[in-house]
Amino acid sequence: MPADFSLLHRICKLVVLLCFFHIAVTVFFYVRSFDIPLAFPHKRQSHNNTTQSGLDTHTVSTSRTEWNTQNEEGTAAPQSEPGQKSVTEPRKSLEKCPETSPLLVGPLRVEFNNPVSLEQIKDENPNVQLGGRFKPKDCEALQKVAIIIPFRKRDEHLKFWLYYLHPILQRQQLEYGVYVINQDGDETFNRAKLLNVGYQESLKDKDYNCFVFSDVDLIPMDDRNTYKCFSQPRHLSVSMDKFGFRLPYNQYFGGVSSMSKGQYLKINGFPNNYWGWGGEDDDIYNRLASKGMTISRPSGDIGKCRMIRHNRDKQNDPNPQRFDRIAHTKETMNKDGINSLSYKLMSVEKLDLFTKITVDVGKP
Ligand code: UDH
Ligand code: NGS
Repeated sequence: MPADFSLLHRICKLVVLLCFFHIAVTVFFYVRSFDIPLAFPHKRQSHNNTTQSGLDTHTVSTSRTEWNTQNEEGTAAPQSEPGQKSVTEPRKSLEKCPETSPLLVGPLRVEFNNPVSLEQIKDENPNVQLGGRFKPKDCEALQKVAIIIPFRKRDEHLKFWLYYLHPILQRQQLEYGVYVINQDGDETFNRAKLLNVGYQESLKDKDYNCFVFSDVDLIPMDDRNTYKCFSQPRHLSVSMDKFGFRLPYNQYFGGVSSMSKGQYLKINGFPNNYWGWGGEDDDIYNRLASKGMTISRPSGDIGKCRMIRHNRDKQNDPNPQRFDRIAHTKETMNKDGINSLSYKLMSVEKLDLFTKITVDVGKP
């Protein structure tokens, strides 16, 4: 009797068909995983809107724009070619820094016995970028602060200032830039005009919203004295060693102060016509008072600071006109200030620890 192979034959055919089906399904999914554009146009379209992490490309391109902006501003940013992996990786969005920095340590030892070198300061502050710029890595600073220092021939003082202030400002979690406004030539010194120049020139660098005006020879003795702006103009050097750690008088606004852009513009900036020593800080106080502003200050304890002792500078003798000028602030302030500022920009040098801006401010 011939063997009946028909059942076996059918089973074999079924197995072969199943195998083909299995292979076809495998090939289908394998090919799909390559994301071939022409074969799967719908998939490509959806890839344009959605990254593999599920974030839409709007987010990705925004973060790229942010990096570009930072590049323009001179801070370090990764360079990536179009299509490189970093483009599709979303940038970690930073949370705002806390109102009070957790990095503060409180009272500090400040002394000027041993000179410091720029190399040493640079080594000790590796996160400070060219031009004396810094921004915290782990959080977004609450304020962007331009620190403006009126300057001429005080290099030793400047080194101490940079040595003490860079670490303090970083602990205060500020985004900041240091601008040293160097008066060119040997004409009579003009502190307030240099501060106006600093305001104007720093804004060419970045959209600062707070301005700290600091003499080069004043060092805070407590890092809780934050170099930022407040709802009223701030006087920061409230308790100086040379005044026995007290205010010399209630209206005193000299040394170190801060103002938001709005506060500064409300008083038309600072006077340009105080040549030589004295009075310009009193004029600034009068401007603030005449606009109904009050002075905000830290406590005497937190506001302690040391001044580097020095002799009177050449070409900065007491200005005999100062008493007359401060008696007329109200009448002069609207026409003398940031709206009438004129100077000749000689050079802008982006150095490792600060930006040095040399200007010819003219003469009396
Ligand atoms: N400044 C300079 N160079 C100068 C003059 C002033 O850099 O030639 C700057 C510097 O930032 C200084 C600030 O302007 O801290 C204010 O200068 P100032 O002379 O009005 O005030 P300071 O407190 O000296 O430095 C006051 C006179 C000190 C006389 C001391 C006598 N023992
Ligand atoms: C006042 C000056 C201010 C000066 C302050 C402290 O008398 O400009 O002393 O000076 N006002 C006038 O002269 C009208 S200090 O001891 O720091 O040199 O800031």
